Amino acid sequence: MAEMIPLDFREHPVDQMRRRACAFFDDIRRRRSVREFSDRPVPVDIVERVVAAAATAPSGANQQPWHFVIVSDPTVKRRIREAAEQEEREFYGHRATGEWLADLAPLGTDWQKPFLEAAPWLIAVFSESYRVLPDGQKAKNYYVSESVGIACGFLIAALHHAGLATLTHTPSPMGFLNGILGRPEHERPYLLLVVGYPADGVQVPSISRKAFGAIATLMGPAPTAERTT
Ligand code: IYR
Repeated sequence: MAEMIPLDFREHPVDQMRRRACAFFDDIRRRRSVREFSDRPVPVDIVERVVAAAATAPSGANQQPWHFVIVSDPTVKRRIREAAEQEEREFYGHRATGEWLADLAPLGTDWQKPFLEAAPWLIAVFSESYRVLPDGQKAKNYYVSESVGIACGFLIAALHHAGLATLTHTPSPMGFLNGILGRPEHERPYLLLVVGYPADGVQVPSISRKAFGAIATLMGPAPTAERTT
């Protein structure tokens, strides 16, 4: 067992806890995927700090099976755009089923991905399906997609919290990211996050989130505290 140390836990009185829960909900509910970005620069230290926050996510056996490549180099962004658009042309032209295209229709997406060059930052998240030990042996990672998914959730929430817009982009397949970004074969591209300010006057589709009762079931004694929603 590792050495044990005291937990750095901050307790908040219940009324404050409620206020914090409401404030977080009120902020995070405003997060929307953005597909038109401004080219306004965003300082690198902010993006680095946000990635550091993402990497505090829990992971299987604390293996932290992720790697983040933080890109602002215009040449690299252009190469990513070209490769992604090539895949997306195939996707929209041949690969996607009619059902899939119909499900995407409300979002108004197509094969063109200018935001991959316009946005100041791209964060490519890789998952490490196994570890390579110093002696070259492979060692197992656990719950890799769950762990990396949680880290990406932290990342998107942290970026929104900092005041940045994101697009969760998953060109499929995205193996080209290994080549362009020089990542080893045991790292698999998990998602490509586009980060920056939204373009001026950008509009987003008028879509809604499911009602609370449709996404959650409360089991247990009837709640005693008054409900806020
Ligand atoms: N990767 C494509 C298609 C796409 C698929 C899903 I599922 C989305 O929620 C959005 C887009 C693209 O980026 O256009």
